[in-house]
Amino acid sequence: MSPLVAITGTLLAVTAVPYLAFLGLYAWVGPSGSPAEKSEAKPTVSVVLPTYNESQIVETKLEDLLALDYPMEKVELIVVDSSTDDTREIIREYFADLEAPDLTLIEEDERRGLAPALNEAYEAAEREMVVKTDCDSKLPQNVLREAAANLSDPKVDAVTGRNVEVLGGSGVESGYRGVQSHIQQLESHLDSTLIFHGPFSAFENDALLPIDPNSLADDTELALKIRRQGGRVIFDPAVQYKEASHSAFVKRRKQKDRRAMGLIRLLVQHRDALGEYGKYGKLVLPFNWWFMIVSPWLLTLTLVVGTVAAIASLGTAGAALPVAVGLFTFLGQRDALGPAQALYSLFDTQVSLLRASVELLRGKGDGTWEVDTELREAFE
Ligand SMILES: Nc1nc2c(ncn2[C@@H]2O[C@H](COP(=O)(O)OP(=O)(O)OP(=O)(O)O)[C@@H](O)[C@H]2O)c(=O)[nH]1
Ligand SMILES: [Mg+2]
Repeated sequence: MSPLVAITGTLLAVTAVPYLAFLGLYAWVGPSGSPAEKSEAKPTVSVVLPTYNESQIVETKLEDLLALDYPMEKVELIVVDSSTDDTREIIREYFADLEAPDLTLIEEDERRGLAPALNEAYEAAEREMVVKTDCDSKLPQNVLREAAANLSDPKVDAVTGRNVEVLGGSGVESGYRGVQSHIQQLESHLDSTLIFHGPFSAFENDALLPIDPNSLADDTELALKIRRQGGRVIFDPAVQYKEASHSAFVKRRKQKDRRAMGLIRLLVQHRDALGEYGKYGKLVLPFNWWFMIVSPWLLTLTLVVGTVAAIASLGTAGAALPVAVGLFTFLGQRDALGPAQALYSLFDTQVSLLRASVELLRGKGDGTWEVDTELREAFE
């Protein structure tokens, strides 16, 4: 065997080992559902809704919130709006004749970014359970009850949920979410999960703390900090939401690369948590470091060395490897890979993580971005 082929095989094996170990752990723990002792509870609720130029969909979002199966007199809605369009006028008009829920509308004169806006909203939130939800998400009627049932466990300080339907029908995104849901269940049963999702996350008000104004991973940062102060932060697949996504390779990059940047930066900022905080620092964080920071580079290296090895030993026929990767991408973004679609979803995520690392190394990644108006069409 040529040394290049041996190196390729070794690289691939090294990349795979932590994943295989995690799979083994999954089989051993057999996680299912929420790890919390859930019981029915009806705390008072502050729903935090950040908005930036959402006039296209904000009314639908308000209708969705009012349709939740929860006593609305226990709910306050805190909107923090940084729009230049008429989002806030639409909200004010919508609430003009409503008795409940109470509305607090924080009007920013200029856009400073999502994280500072959220810090302000969390500061204003006075109720027991604080829910953060993005404007571009749909919530099932039972979502507040399910979240409250998790938080009724005294050990649990925060809960996030599962994207049950990808609006717009992106197979790439739903493939990824399926895998992610299993990972997050295992993490939650071991200790706590890392990623918190913008469309729906709920926190004990007492546990809230400020986030970095430049954060691009605000929900996850809040959860991580809550775990660091001793709370448990979990994922429950019964807490559900719907969000829209693209499948097309280029369109996906905008949202996915930015989210990846936020997560990588957060992990690096909190590198001192590795090895600390029980299984969270000993298993959950190292696994996420591997998936988000190490393996995208290892996979790239494997592909490059593998291509050189193939061309060196097979001549032009060795170019079949990069051609196969190209074909895999071409079919994957068209949701046309059948049973291999979930594998493509992971590949797509690794692409974003690699691009995000490069952008971060180049000093990119400020806290504002253009909202994706095409994705919002799924909510109209
Ligand atoms: N107040 C405030 N809200 C913001 C700001 N930027 C985004 N938002 C809101 O934060 C939520 C999440 O923003 P999104 O643009 O949906 O972020 P995303 O889901 O990662 O990306 P896309 O859906 O692809 O645009 C939405 O409700 C936005 O309206 C901001 O600077 N200030
Ligand atoms: Mg969004």
